[in-house]
Amino acid sequence: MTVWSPVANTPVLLKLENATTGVNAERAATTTTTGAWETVSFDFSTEGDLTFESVTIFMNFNVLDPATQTYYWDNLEQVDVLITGDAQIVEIDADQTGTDDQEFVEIKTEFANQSLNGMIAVFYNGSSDTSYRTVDLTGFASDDNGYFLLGSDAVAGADITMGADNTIQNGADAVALYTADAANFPDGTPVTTDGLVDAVVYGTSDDDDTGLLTGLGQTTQWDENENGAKDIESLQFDASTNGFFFVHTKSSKHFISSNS
Ligand SMILES: [Ca+2]
Ligand SMILES: [Ca+2]
Ligand SMILES: [Ca+2]
Repeated sequence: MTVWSPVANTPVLLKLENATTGVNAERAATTTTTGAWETVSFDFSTEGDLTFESVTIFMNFNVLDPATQTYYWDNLEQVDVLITGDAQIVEIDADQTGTDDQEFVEIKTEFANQSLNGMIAVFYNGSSDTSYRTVDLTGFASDDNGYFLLGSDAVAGADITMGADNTIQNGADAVALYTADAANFPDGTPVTTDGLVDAVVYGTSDDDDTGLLTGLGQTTQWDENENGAKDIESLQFDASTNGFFFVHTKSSKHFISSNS
């Protein structure tokens, strides 16, 4: 926003208000020039996903001046702020009945509508402990519930589609999230913990792959076939057991539903 004040060091307050929710937020700025236009900014990025109904601007906020003063403001502009935070893998379905054409990996972010800029998903083949696919997540964001879905072309609601079928190997294999440049993870990249955000080593009744586990800093290889039902079950994250995965009948929308 640009402001014009006849005196320097004039406090300017911008308040966002929502009479419906009662949630308000305000930020202060201070002018530095005398009798000239200048730009002041108000950073609301820590407010998260704020919805507001009105904007109020207070010039010379909370100051009593003896003389009449005239202020101007113009060019109030809202700039998109990227929401950033943590992310983790919360569900994997690598194996289905017959041709695997409903494969998916679901990511949950710390905040709703969180930017995935600078993040990549890397798929590792346990037979070589090197990557067979890297998906660049830059330009994408999680949804209103903080979920993001990579899946086969036929997976409903997939934010990124990965191909018709057999795009996610059945184990012992791994999928990992990194804060990294996709260009640094060409296919065939060995497992690494550099920039690692989260990793899941999984299989379908496969022996533990120590190369994947060690290389990704993991201790458990999760078994999609633990209940002997790999074709109809998926691996889901269970927050109630300190982040352990378990086998669960997958939800139709692939959104983690409960731990029971
Ligand atoms: Ca598969
Ligand atoms: Ca499955
Ligand atoms: Ca494999």
